Amino acid sequence: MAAVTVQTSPSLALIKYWGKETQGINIPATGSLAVGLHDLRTKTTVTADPSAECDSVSIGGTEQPLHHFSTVIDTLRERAHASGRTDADTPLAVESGNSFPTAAGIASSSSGFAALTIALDAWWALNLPAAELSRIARTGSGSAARSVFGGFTRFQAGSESAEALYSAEWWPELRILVAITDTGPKTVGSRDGMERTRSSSPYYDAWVADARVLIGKAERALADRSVERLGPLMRESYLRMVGSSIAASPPVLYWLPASVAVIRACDELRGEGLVAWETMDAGPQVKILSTARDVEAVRERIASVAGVKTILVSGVGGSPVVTRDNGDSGL
Ligand code: 2P0
Repeated sequence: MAAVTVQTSPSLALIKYWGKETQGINIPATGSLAVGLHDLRTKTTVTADPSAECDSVSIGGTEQPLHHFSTVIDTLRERAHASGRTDADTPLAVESGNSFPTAAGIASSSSGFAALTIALDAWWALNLPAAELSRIARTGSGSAARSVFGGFTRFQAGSESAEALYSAEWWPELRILVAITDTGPKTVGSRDGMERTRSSSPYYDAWVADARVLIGKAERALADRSVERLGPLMRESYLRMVGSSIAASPPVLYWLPASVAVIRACDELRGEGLVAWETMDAGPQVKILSTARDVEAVRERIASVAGVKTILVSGVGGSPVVTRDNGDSGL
């Protein structure tokens, strides 16, 4: 094969993963419920690089430290050896790019590690089951366990892999707006932010205990496609995550003044009867759950908030797409 290209989407948590039961291998302490952002894409291409001394990984044209990816690459390479691939040791060039800001709290690690895992599985023709791909992607980044699927996913506390709950067709009228307030990389990575929260926030244990209750209620709201019930649960999840993390020492605080202004604007929009339930992750961007009916009115209002630089709008879905180029020009 000449190249494998995989497209994936970031996984937006409606109910949040924040904290690890097991450090190093990303076993989550809190269960998460998420949806794939169909219109935001990560595109990753794998080719052979036989003259290179080792693998290389670039994102947006910038060479990355290989050790960030070695857990996933080494695991899949071992599988390639075990399945008798004679090309398992040939160095690979991995080129990845995002249609949205990288490492800025828009879950680029979820779509990135999912794309890498699926691309290497395809490259070495391993055909691993989805749960196994999810397990391997998780070792790169916890949220990547969910991006392997797309649609609506669940990643239970203490679990090694995520699972698909519903396809995008389950609730196709949902829309997600991403209000970008800062395009720079985040000040504290999720990994460090979670660990700091776990080790120093007096509210961490309460967050973990409460998250168990929240996810059960949210699963039922999703099963009933009730945005009236899911919205408030989403809000409780992100604000309780933030509550525990800003109480860490030193605090883990991602919000900017514009983030707060968007949160207030969402409250006003809801007061006017529009669907606009916000959530936030490890960054200053605000993501807003809305519907096809209301998305344009919500977009217009949020665009007028001072400090909002761009708004991305996405449908739900984001299932991975694999393209194999066998080097045949087709002529
Ligand atoms: C989530 N986040 O559920 C939560 C909510 C951010 C806030 O998963 O350490 O990059 O690689 O497992 O997956 C972002 O953290 O963390 C994240 P690691 P990850 O989407």
